[in-house]
Amino acid sequence: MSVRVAVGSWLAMKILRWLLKGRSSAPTPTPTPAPDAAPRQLEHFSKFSPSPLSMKQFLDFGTRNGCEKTSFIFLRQELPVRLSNIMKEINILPDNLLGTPSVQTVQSWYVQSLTDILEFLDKSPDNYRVLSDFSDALINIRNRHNDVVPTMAQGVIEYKETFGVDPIINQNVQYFLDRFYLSRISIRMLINQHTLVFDGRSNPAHPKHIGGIDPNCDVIEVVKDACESAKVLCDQYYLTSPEVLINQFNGKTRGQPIQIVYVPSHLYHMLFELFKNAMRATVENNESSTTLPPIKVMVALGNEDLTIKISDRGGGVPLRKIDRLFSYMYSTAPKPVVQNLQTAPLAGFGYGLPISRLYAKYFQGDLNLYSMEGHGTDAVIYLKALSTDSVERLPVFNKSAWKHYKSRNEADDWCIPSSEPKNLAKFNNHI
Ligand code: P4A
Repeated sequence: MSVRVAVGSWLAMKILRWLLKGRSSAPTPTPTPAPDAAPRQLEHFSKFSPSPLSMKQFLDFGTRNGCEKTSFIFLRQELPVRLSNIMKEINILPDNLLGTPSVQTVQSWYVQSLTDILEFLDKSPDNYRVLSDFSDALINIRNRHNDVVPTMAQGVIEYKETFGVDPIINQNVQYFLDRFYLSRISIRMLINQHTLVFDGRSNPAHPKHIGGIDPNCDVIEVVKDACESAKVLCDQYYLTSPEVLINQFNGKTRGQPIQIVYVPSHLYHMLFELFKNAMRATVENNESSTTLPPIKVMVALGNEDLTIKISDRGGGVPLRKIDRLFSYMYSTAPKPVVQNLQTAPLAGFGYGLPISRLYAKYFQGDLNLYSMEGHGTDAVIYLKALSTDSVERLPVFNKSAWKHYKSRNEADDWCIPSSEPKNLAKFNNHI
């Protein structure tokens, strides 16, 4: 069953469905979930497609139309849907990966969190205790899942130690982890919005923010913040850092500051990662010279896109190796090989680039590297300029997703290049 509805009417749909069903005829949410309730409910909720929200809908929740009861009713349906959809994908991972202790642990967190939310299916939103218990449950779930990224990384390491890496498994792990982490980003976004907007106990970080969203996010300000933090790290470990020159062009309203509706923490995360990489490459590629070539930033606003380009002269990366910078499998090293004190702190956790790209993709943007080996790298972040275009991009478990996991033994549809291209030289010996 697919319940993909027009984005504007999802809430009406949800409430309508809830009202029409009536709680007595609703599909059997038992008051105290039986031990097997989670598997049964998993089947039920995974049949729904997640409902992507737009920035505008996130803002409406937190302002004039905002109502904690509505949010509660939405989330106790939507969170199980998002959890169940990704749990179905965890369940069909190759046994060698699913069987690792780390992945087992993560899987158990998902089962527990699904069970926690199911407790609220038969609770009345009119009871304020229910609402505050729900908020507590969400915070508890968020904390339970804090270490999902390093734990999954550990699972990948455990797999690599036993089975090694091949291009097919790399491709499968990439497909799964991109969807899994994107799902996680979206679930944490929902939890953060609900708890920040409605939980009176948590102080808003910023009075003008709606939960984690800044309706007037000043892009240049976030660029400067991320740049300063990266500079501190760079100075600390290399005792020097390149100059950063920031340029902007507002192609929509000339001369005005560039602002978008966005989650500043997401933007900061991406920029911090890219600045660290650019600074590291710049310093390490120019160790002999006295002056470092500056890093140049360009921020441009158009009708559709807000684009940020970070250009460095750090020597670049050959095209063949660019995919590896985004690969979960290739960038998780089993215990740091040589803990080079000078480079380690700027190297990040290895997952910096792939996860930064997911943050960009989450609201329909992207993050790409354009490198010129021998010269330097341009890292480009694309974001949607309009809040109406910034809609969550969410994975859905369906037949098409299922096929991705099941077709993994099929042969590639491209020729395998000769493993020793140098042998070709013998054909040229007469020249
Ligand atoms: N050249 N260019 C980059 C790197 C090198 C680069 C690099 C050696 C590689 C790995 C790394 C950090 C930097 C760059 C900007 C980028 C990405 C890579 O955004 O100059 O750590 C994983």
